[in-house]
Amino acid sequence: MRKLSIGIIDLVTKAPSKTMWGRVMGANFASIMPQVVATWCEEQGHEVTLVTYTGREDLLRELPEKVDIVFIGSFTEAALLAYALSSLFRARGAVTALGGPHARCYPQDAQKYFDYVLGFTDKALILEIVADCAQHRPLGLHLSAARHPVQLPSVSERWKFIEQTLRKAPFIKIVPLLSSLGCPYTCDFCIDSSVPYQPLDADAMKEDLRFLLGKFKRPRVAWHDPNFGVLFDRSMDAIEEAVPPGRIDFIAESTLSLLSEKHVQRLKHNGFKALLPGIESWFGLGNKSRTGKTTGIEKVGKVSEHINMILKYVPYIQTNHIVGLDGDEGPEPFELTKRFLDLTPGAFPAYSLLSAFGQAAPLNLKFQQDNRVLPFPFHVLSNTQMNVRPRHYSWLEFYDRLIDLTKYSYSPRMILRRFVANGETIPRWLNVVRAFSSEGSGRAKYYTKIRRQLDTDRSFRRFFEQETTEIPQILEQWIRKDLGKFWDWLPDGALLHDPNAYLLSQQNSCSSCSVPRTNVT
Ligand code: B12
Ligand code: SF4
Repeated sequence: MRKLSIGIIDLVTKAPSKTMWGRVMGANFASIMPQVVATWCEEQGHEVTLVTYTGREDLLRELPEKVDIVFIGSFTEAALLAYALSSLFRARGAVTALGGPHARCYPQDAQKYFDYVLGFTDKALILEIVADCAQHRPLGLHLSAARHPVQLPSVSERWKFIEQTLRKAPFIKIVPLLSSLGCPYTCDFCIDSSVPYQPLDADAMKEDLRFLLGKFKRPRVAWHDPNFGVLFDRSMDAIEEAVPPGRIDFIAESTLSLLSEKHVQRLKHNGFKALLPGIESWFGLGNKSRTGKTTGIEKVGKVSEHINMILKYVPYIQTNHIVGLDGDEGPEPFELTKRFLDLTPGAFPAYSLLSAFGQAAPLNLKFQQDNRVLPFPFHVLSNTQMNVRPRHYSWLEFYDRLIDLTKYSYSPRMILRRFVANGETIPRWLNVVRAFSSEGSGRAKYYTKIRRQLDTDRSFRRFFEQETTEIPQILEQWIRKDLGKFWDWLPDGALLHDPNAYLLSQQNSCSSCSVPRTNVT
């Protein structure tokens, strides 16, 4: 077997950046899979260089001059940077592969710029690609394992890569772990709604936790499970067997339906310091929030009571809300969220605008059938940019209400109320910093900029109203400025994508054909 020089890039951010938040926290948002892929490749005797890109690194310097294959892990918001990097490394003679959320959501588009585009990725698939390591152009291969890997390399096996990433986090160091993949719930807007729930081996989890206890005085672990604690007792038993009470601080995303008082007490006992429950909507998804058919103000009351109960035990709570769902109409959803904040001052609210990421979720097909998806350049497409035309709002009304809600949420009054309501020092100050950062008042500024542009720029407005698919010049200017030197490497046409590619792929696929294990298209 030929020994290859393999580069792996984890794009934590979408452009060069020197912000303080990025400096302090960037490396803590690294993904697990690039480290996993690095470990699998190194096991085979290849020379591997992993770079976690937080916006400060010089990627050309950090990767060897001559790499045979470069794997890039990217969210959609970093896709244009990934495309630019692919063309840059291809020009230097490398083969390129894309994995991660963007590859799962927009494979048809990514195939134009990469030799391989990966969906579910297991070890066999990586070894297959490394063995092939060939150019596939003009259209790359779209490959996928049948499902997520059943097993991942242990923390000790990927420690070299974890350690080098954490070296970039100067104060707070957070290790990402997974105890499960997929989810048993079926929220139709979610990428995991059709991915079967799959717990990972409990003994492996215990081994990972014990290993970390030997590395840090007080480790901090973030569970990247889409929904932590589905098999609650199993997860807690494993933690209790491996970790003396309170020796590790944990952070997890979990649905409210799993967070009964008994469960929360056990989470407190086991050192859970931050929870991120999804509330999503006041007019739907009652199963997730244990509110059944209750909606509107009644749901606000119930959920607020629930969150206040959790706050008695767990010092940091971020509540996740989705804005712009089809069930929302008029001022009520926004006013109800404000009411929720008044009743629950200890929680930090995080808002995701309804974004239909390509083929991520079943609901996206419906949006595409109804011709409601806008072709925003990927660079601006994250949870802060809604790419679905709202069902019951004009864009102007939507942004007015959104700006009002955002300003209310991160106003000096709410910041003070949150500060007083939080008992512990770190959560208190974290909430203050976040409220002033790009996640808080920064968002209000961004939405205000969009709203102003809608008023003053005809081509911008026409794009939002779906009267044209031409990318407004101002958006192009923003992206060019942000990408800096990488703009020059952006392939022609990369600012454009087909917003209905998922629908088209469904229409073109024949249900009676059998799909080979790896080649999806
Ligand atoms: C944990 C999580 C986070 C964590 C950790 C992020 C991280 N760096 O991994 C935090 C809270 C930091 C986070 C932040 C954000 N997130 Co997030 N997050 C998730 C979540 C809940 C789980 C992802 C996960 O780790 N799954 C476990 C892994 C093993 O599975 P997987 O991701 O499906 O990966 C498989 C393949 O894609 C492949 N693969 C994955 N990575 C790579 C890399 C390489 C090199 C290769 C070869 C293969 C490969 O292998 C895996 C095994 O099959 C998902 C929702 C979900 N339910 O999946 C959203 C999700 C990934 N996030 C999303 C978004 C939008 C964001 C933010 C942009 C939000 C924002 N600010 O607007 C930020 C971006 C942060 C960043 N750049 O790092 C979207 C992504 C959509 C998209 N197409 O971009 C998702 C899908 C949720 C959604 N809205 O639908 N997130
Ligand atoms: S939104 Fe949460 S609970 Fe619903 S399917 Fe996705 S991960 Fe599961």
